[in-house]
Amino acid sequence: MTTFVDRVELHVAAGNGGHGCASVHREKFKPLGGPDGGNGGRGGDVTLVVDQSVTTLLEYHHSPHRKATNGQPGAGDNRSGKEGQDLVLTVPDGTVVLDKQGNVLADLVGEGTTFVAGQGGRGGLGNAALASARRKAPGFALLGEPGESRDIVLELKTVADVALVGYPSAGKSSLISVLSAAKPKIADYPFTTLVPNLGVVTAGSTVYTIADVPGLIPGASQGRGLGLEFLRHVERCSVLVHVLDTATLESDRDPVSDLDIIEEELRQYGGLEDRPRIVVLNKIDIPDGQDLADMIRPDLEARGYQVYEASAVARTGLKELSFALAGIVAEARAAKPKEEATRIVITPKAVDDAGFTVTYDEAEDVYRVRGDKPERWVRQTDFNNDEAVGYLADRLNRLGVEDRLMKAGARAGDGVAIGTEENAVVFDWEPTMMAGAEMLGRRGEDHRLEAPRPAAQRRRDRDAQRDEAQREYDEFDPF
Ligand SMILES: Nc1nc2c(ncn2[C@@H]2O[C@H](COP(=O)(O)OP(=O)(O)OP(=O)(O)O)[C@@H](O)[C@H]2O)c(=O)[nH]1
Ligand SMILES: [Mg+2]
Repeated sequence: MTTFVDRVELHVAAGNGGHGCASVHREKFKPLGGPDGGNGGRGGDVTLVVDQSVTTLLEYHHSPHRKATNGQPGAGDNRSGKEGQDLVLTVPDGTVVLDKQGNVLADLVGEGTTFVAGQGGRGGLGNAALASARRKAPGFALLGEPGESRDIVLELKTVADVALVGYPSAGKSSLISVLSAAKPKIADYPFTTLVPNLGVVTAGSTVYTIADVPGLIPGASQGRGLGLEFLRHVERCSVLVHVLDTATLESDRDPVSDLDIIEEELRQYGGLEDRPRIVVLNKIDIPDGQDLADMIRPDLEARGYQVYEASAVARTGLKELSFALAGIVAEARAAKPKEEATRIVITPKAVDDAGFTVTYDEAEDVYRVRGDKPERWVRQTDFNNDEAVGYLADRLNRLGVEDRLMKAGARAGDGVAIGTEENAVVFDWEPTMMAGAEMLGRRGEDHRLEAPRPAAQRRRDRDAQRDEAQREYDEFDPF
């Protein structure tokens, strides 16, 4: 079997962030020191990087589950947890990254082009980092966040300047073997080539790559032969070369109708219409081949093709052909926008750190809060620790979540969900409680037991509370 794989499903999991540590400094005879819990380490990323020495996705076919290492938890004595190690996966030039639905996430072309397929989770802050003038000895720390995990599909679209297409046994691989140093398999039976071959050609000062694809036959678009699947490898080329066999022994074939059939299959595949084409009449070392070539040349030229004659076996016509291709390639390169030559680093999404939305979710009868920060903060919260929960409430309030809930029409006792349907933390909203038992320092007082206040008074009180909270928070922001 062949060891070429050009499409794989890959499951990547970035490392989880380590948890922050809640610890109190202890010294002999000085039992009550300050908080000294260190931060958790960041989880490692999973990144894809183009390495031109890699030619297949085979490695991922064998082991499709890849995970970066987790960050270590923080420890007492202000020791931070170790960061997780990034996992770097090398992929061939021209690898396209898709999601399971087939949407293109990235197109990795050019040595070193990088794509972060999974982002490591942030480490949680330890209680030392959470301490502030007001919260001198936090009895809690933040949890590390889970690393991003997802399923992606990698699809290789060979990066070659020139693509050879034609019937099986037309001599495509033979031409690559004499134009370049590549040594593809050559044999006198059809479908010798099962995977694209790639060669590097030097013609004068131009260096370009040339690839063939498995032979095409009539009906390839309906799946006959090896089908059209491999044509994806010619999508990036700047010139298509029709390799026509002038010496075929099959009675119902001749180079011109071969050309028509291949063109029809290319049309079925689609997307290659704008690529310039040239014709190579191969195998002219055979006497009948040369005669046939002479006969059909005018017809092909009349159709507008540049026609070259060659023999891969006798090695004739190769120089003209390689220089002609170099010319077209050079022209195509000059016409291409410059940026394509530079290396791009792509990350999956712009992190929307600022905003959040509040909407009423009728199906679940909750006010749903969505946003990077609120959702992250929920993930960082240890819900078994009241102080940590109070801290979450403070953060949310400070971001303006309470305000927006109010504007959206939420009333005390309404359900509030933070996060997606599948992954939400839901609680009953109690505005003054939300503002934080901890923050307002009014533990033991339950506002719900107070005599009802007029609305204007309530609003004034709330504003005063918010201003107070704001003042306190201005002195502290861990991020
Ligand atoms: N006489 C002669 N034979 C050739 C020439 N080029 C290729 N051949 C022969 O034709 C046969 C097919 O050559 P390949 O290079 O394998 O053809 P291909 O187009 O790559 O075929 P597939 O991979 O099956 O699509 C081999 O037996 C070659 O030796 C040529 O210029 N002259
Ligand atoms: Mg071949």
